[in-house]
Amino acid sequence: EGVLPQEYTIIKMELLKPFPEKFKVLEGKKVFLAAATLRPETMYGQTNAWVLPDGKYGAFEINENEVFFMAHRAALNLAYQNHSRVPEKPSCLLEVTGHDLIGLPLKSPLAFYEVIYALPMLSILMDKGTGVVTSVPSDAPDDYMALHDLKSKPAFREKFGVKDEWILPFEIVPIIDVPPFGNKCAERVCLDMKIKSQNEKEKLAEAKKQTYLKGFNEGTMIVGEYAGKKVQEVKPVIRSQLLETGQAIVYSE
Ligand code: A2H
Repeated sequence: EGVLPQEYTIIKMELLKPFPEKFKVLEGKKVFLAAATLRPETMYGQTNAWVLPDGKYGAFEINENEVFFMAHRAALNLAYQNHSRVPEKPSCLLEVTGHDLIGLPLKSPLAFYEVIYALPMLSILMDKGTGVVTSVPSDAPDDYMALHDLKSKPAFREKFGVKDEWILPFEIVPIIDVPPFGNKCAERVCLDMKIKSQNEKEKLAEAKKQTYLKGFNEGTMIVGEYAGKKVQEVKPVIRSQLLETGQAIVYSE
């Protein structure tokens, strides 16, 4: 944890009906996987959500009719930030693990793909953000490598019960041009650095540093309402739109 508070955008990835049998208690509610991101302008390129298979998650009442799946710690923080049905107290309707979330179909703000799925990622920290991450493999090296692992290793898919159709149809969506890396900067940097899997933590940290800085300082949007504009300029605008339309909320920790 840093010294300064980190301000995230929580993206509301809506769980599509019908809900699984064990989510019966959530019937009639609007249910979301709550994904914490620092890059709201990349939401066009979402291909899936990430959860930690053995992570503990809860379904928390945010208000009268909305429920977020997230880590308990995040729910407590959110309760103190005015996002709990019960003031300053998390209200958990159901406890699950990441395994119960894998394969859930989602509709996520701005995403080109109409429906995307929740998939396993092994490097998720349960004490950062919400424990749910939205995956943008064009621009996030962690996301690129985790998706690559699932796509290229059938045994890995099988281990977590991941169906081919949750993953194979999802091509990387180019959304931002980042010189000198091009429009799939995460893939470019992972290939150049010869990163083999999502477990290469140190190399991935370096890849993240490079793409994050360049993406923000020199990136240009190539899709969406703000195509042709600089990331720096449109990031706050896209964020405000997501917040104003109720598709996202602010979260700090
Ligand atoms: B970012 P920081 Cl396109 N465990 O969102 C692991 N990673 C997590 C997490 C958790 N519990 N919660 C959030 N994150 C990821 C988009 C993105 C992100 C892009 C490019 C870079 C990037 C799409 N994934 O982050 O340690 C989330 O991924 C690189 C810094 O608080 C979140 O933003 O700085 C970022 O890490 C927050 O990391």
